[in-house]
Parts: sequence; C-alpha cells; structure tokens
Amino acid sequence: MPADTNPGTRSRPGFFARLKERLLGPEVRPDTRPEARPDTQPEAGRDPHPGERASPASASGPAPAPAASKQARFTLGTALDWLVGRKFDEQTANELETHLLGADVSQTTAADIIRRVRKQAGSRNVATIDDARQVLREVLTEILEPRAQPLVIPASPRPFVILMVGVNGSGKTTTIGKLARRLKDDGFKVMLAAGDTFRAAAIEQLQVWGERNDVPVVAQQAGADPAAVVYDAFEAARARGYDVLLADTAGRLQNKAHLMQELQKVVRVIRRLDPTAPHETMIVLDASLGQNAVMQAKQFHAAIGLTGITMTKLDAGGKGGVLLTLASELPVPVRFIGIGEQAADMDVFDAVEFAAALTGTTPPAA
Ligand SMILES: Nc1nc2c(ncn2[C@@H]2O[C@H](COP(=O)(O)OP(=O)(O)OP(=O)(O)O)[C@@H](O)[C@H]2O)c(=O)[nH]1
Ligand SMILES: [Mg+2]
Repeated sequence: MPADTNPGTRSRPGFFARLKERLLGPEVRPDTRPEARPDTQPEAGRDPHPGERASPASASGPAPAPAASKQARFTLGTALDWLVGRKFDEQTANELETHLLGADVSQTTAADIIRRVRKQAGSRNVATIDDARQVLREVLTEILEPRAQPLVIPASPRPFVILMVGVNGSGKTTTIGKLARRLKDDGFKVMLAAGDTFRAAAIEQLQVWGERNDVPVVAQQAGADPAAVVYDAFEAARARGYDVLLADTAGRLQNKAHLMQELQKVVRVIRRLDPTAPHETMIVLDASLGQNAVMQAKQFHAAIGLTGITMTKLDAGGKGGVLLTLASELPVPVRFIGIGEQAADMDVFDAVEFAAALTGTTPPAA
C-alpha cells in the first residue's frame, strides 16, 4: 500500500495537448487574417457528434480546413487580436466580454477578468498577438490556480471514501471507472459501491467498470436503499483491507429536496462507521451544460458540502469557461477533467496547462 501517494499531482504526457485540440481544433494557433476571423466564417467544420469521436487525429478522410475547425471551437483566443496596438478602452473591453460570455464565463467572472486584463494591459506594452495571449493566459491562470488542488489520498483513514454525486448523465459512473483505474495503477486497493440503485442498468454499468479494472463491486438489487449499499460496502472494504471505496449514486436534480435528503442520509449512515467519512464528496459536472453546471455545483454544495469537482465532456461541447466561473465563484477544489469516455480520457486539473489550452498558448517552462 503506498503511503501518502497522491494520484492527483501527475498529469500524463500529452493529455493537455489533446485537451487543447478539443477546445481549439487541430490547429492551436488562431489565424488572425481578417478573412479567417471566426465572425466572418460560415458554420463549417463543426463536429455533429463530438462525443462519439475517438480522437480528431484518428478521424479518417481529409482534415477540415484549419480556419473552419478553429471557428467551430476557438473561443477565448479569438478575443485577443483587439489588444494588439490598441488602448484597452470600453470598446475593447466589450469585445472581450462578448467572447468570455460566449465561452460560458458568467457576467460577474467576466467583469473580474476584464478588470485584471485592464490592469495588466495598462502596465505593459502589448505589441503583438503573442503578448496579448500571454496577458490573458496569466490572468486566467491567476483565477484558476487557487482551485487546482489535486486529490490526496493520505495514509489513513481506511477505507478512504469518495462519494460521487451529480445530476443525471453528468458522468459519475464513468468517472468512478476512470478513477478506479488511476488509483489501482497507483497501487491502491480499490472497491466500488453500486449506490445508484435507482435503475438496474446503473448497477451493471458499474460492474462492467469493475471487471474492466479488476476491482470488486458491492451491489444489491435495484430499488435497494442506497445508504444500506454504501454501508455494506464500507464494512466489506474495512474488513478486507481496502484503501479506497468509490461510491456511486443516482443522478438527481439539485432542486429536488427529497433527493438531496436521500444523499444526506447516505452521508449520515456512513458516518456511523466513520465520523470523518465521506473523505471526499465529489461532484461530477458536464461542461457542455455551461452556466447550468455552476448552478448545480452551488446547490449541491449548499445541500451536502462538496470537497471536489470533476468536470467532464470538455471534448463534447464544453467550452471550458465554466471552470473559470466555478473557480471564481465557488471555493471548491477542481480535481480532474474529462475529455472522453475511456479511462485515459481523464486527468488532473492543472491551472497553468488549462489556461494555456484555453488561450492557445504554450505554458511557461516550469
Ligand atoms: N464525450 C464524453 N463523454 C463522457 C465523458 N464522461 C462521461 N461521458 C459519457 O456520458 C454518458 C453518461 O455518463 P455516465 O457515467 O453514465 O453518467 P452518470 O452521471 O453516471 O449518469 P446517471 O447514472 O444516469 O446519473 C456516457 O455515455 C459516458 O460515456 C467525457 O468526458 N466526454
Ligand atoms: Mg451513473
């Protein structure tokens, strides 16, 4: 058993390059020629089924024209040419705001970003598009960095309980599967609890991930009390010396009081076995829901107290700005981000890399 191993600190080589591709299209650098500006291009190159694509690199057939694919995906980076050789005035601020709102940044957070950019741009010479991108990258990093706190599994207690919550279809079960793989690769003994007893398919889905990763799944029949399933799984994990228990739960709407109470009951019941559990209450958010995802996080936080966020589907329409809003408006660490359905399609949230991906820049050398 690894002592104090931190599965969260190492992002794998190439992950953020793939994220950048998903967010920006195959060409990282935006073409700033007037004829290639996004607002002058037709809606070509948009992938109608982004979630179904294994990888843009593996797509067969001719690659889409770079300008077209950038147009479909590049949002924040296109906001940058206004800065070059211009004073940061009301008009440029308005242009930037439009781009930020279009990338799922809230009004409040956009205002904060503009204030910071204005300060930076005023105090240095923004002569080229590269300078402009650096300014924005630095501002975004500043906002994201306080939330980039990786998930640490300390040497005790055991089992370390991670309760996965969120609305229907956000990616909870898939994230459990990915996380189980990651933790197992790091040498932890991992067990899963099928706490989504709402539908039989959910139990089977978790069992498939269990088989795939060769980790045990504690389950009861559909319709069983989720608190009882998690309680049993905890006892089994403790008795058999497991390090981490990953508990799935049914998707629920944040504004349905009785469903939130069901979750509170799960927490109360595990605390009979370990008053400090769950040790991580992680919400899984679908980035493609934009501002809605922020509202979900705020309401789940109010109801059960979140300790971590995993943002999925940044490959499938999620524009990434939602993480900026979360970072500035909710004091909950962002642990992982997801860019696909496979185990390798999730990695640690890294503020520097993420801000670079959003702005189409290269992070500064460490
Ligand atoms: N493209 C993409 N698809 C994802 C990602 N994460 C999950 N999915 C897919 O989203 C769908 C829903 O994922 P689940 O893990 O079943 O979501 P859930 O939150 O457990 O859903 P419920 O149990 O119904 O509440 C599945 O088809 C997943 O494969 C991601 O990062 N990118
Ligand atoms: Mg599920």
